[in-house]
Amino acid sequence: MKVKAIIAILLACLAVTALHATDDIVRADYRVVPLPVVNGIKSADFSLSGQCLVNYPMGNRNMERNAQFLSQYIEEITGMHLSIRPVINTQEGKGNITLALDPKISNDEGYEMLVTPRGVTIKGKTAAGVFYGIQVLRQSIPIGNAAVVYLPAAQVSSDPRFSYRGMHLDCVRHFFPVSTVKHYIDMMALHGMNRLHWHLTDDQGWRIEIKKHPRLTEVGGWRKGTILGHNSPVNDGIRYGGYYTQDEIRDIIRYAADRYITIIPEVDMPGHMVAAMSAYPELGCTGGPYEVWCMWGVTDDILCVGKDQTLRFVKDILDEVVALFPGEYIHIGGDESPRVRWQECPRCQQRIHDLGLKAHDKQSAEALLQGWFTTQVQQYLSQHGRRIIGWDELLGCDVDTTATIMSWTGAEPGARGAMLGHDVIMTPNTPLYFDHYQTKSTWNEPMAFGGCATLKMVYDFEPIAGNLPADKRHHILGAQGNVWTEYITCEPQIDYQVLPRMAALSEVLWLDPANKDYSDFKARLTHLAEIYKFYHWTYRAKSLVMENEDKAQ
Ligand code: TNX
Repeated sequence: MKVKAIIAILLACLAVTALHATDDIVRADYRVVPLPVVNGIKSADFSLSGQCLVNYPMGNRNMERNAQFLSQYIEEITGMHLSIRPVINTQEGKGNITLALDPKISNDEGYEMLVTPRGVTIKGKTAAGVFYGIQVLRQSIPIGNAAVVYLPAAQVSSDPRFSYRGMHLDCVRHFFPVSTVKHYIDMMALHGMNRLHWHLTDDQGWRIEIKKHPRLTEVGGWRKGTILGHNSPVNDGIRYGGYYTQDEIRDIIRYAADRYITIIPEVDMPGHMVAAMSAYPELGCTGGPYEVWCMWGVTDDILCVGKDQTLRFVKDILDEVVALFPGEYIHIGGDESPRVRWQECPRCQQRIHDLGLKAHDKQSAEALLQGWFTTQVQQYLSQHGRRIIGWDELLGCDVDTTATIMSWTGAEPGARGAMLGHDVIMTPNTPLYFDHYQTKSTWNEPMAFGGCATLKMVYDFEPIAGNLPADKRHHILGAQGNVWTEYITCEPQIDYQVLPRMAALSEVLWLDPANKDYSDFKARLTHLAEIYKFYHWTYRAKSLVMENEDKAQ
């Protein structure tokens, strides 16, 4: 009798606990970042539980991977394990989540998610679109173990406003391991970004293995030390460097492609080349010797383009870059190239003479020489089916309009480039340099490059200048946040500079300006920050609560 009573009490306790668990209703909220269009449907919720399956079209490798991602995300967030299942007919999604392709969706990267009491369907014109729909579901589910998550019946959809949604990472000034680059890609994926501009070469290091010229990394990959503070005369004297092997690069490219991110490598030329010249001094006008630079900034030593061997060398490098990176674009830099060496170099002057380059009121002969050099590179890459991107200095060099311009010194060169017929990517240093401070009150911030780009400034950025004529607007492909790493030494510091500013940029790139609302964005950011925390990503929490950070406090 006693035993029976104890069992009864225990059972009652269990029942109460179970009841309590179901009482605690966990409900998804689709108002995520970037904000989709959410149309509620008057109907019961869909109950998402471990019994549900994730269906995907049989035989489609990308959609299978999408299904794996979704299952993994749900497991990370809720602890529920959903199996994935290939199906022949993606119409039959009853009781499950079904991923499907739908040619009727107009935008290549657009998605539609339909939630009814009977099931969830996430559709895209492409697998990339489906991936973005998956990110919405991922962000919408509350964090914490759950046996059931209720998904309100709704139609949720979005088309990105811009096709180029970029983030840049400088792996030269400081070198980051493969795992950090992959982590950066993970952060981009969560925010619906699709282009990684990977800065791989500069004065302070050469970070990409080139088999034909191994000294580039053996010698050029290492500097004697790193400056302490802002270009102070003090150097830590610690040998610093590293590089990515071609196998590692292939691995990273694949990792990014699985997340629908294309990597655009940058090999900066003819300036920012001292690391290469330290390994092969014959590439410079004076013949060196050169040392991998330990300062930040701009140096007068740039490639000698009077020598044919320089061009041959650059083409050798590009051969290997093109073989590695499958994307359409190769970034060839072109920024900050002082021409003082060229003015004094007999070979460069001879080239100017042979080409008949004549200075005029707007351009020096040396500027035209940079234009000639860039055009040689452009034509070479075009034979390989590639296009170049260059920094906005190229606008002063007579480069033809097949070159895409990255507008960094401000927004004005971008508008000017579009007027001339160039495609343009907007990355004006204010507010899209995420190596800049996030507040005017910098005393309590990790050291940054300088400047100020608050979360609100990023959110308010408009890539298309108001006065750009309608027939030129299509030239603005999108925008990009840049992370230069002179003062950024490790992964948490990258994250701090990027989060949550990347969230603001993602709304700039996805939303129609009419649908942007900063205070609404900030409210939604609270949940996004929970996700950052959940993944142990460092972020600037202050940006969630502070206002008017563009004024010194
Ligand atoms: C300018 S952006 C540079 C970089 C620096 C950056 C620091 C550009 C084309 N050149 O070399 O790292 O400023 O914010």
